[in-house]
Amino acid sequence: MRYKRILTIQDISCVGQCSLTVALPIISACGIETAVLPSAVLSTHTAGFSGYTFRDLTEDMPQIRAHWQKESITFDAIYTGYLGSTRQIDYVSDIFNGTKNESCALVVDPAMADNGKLYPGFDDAFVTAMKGLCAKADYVLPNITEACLLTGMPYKTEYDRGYVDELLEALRSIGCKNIVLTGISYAAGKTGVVVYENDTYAYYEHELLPNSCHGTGDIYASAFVGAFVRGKSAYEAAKIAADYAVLCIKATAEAENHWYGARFEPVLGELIAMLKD
Ligand code: PXL
Repeated sequence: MRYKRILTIQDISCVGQCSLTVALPIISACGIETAVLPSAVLSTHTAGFSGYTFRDLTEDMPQIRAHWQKESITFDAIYTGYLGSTRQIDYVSDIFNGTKNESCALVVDPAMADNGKLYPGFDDAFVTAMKGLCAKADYVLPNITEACLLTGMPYKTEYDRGYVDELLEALRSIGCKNIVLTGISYAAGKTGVVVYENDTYAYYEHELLPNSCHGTGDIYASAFVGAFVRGKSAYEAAKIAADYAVLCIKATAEAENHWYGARFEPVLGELIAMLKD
């Protein structure tokens, strides 16, 4: 297989096992070169810590992009996660337009909300800008909260297949092409992921663990992109990422005082094993 390179654009939370500190090792474990464009540097993530620092790197983006263009640097995929500002989303759109090669997959995880709420620091303008970015992507990976915010649909914790179909339709109507909808639960003790690709619905169900961990969305998206660029189909990649996220949550279950992230490191070997052809 040709050696492949992914660009991932998201923040560095120095402590907190999320965004780039998760994406780099996981995509590397998938055997793919990982280039990074940090969107911001925070001392920790924003979910549960208080008093964190936040340095917005929006201003650096156009110069970095210009240098890459001068060097004719291209990528096999661009994967965006947590972005630092509304204006930054415009720069990321420019990067989508300017640095993609013909076979470059654009994957957007609209990482901005969970459990019915926007993360601290985001507002309606950010959501509107994110909507535009999602319309440019080949694959979007929202959770239910993000899908509702993007489309204006009501957020529900109890729902059926009809509600999920409406969410998918609403995402399609704002321009999303292929959709990986995470955290979809149709039965007690189960959860799963919907893969809507080329107008076809598929669902992968797996066990719902009693503990949940911050950062599993980033683990999921990174493993999905890594497996997909490695050559797996979107459904296979979605399944591998879900199985890996479950292993990470299990690996964290018995840890005391590990509320801020998931221990994804001890089970990287299992992810590598799942990728074997
Ligand atoms: O896991 C998503 C994420 C990424 N980066 C930062 C965050 C969050 C979620 O809260 O705060 C800085």
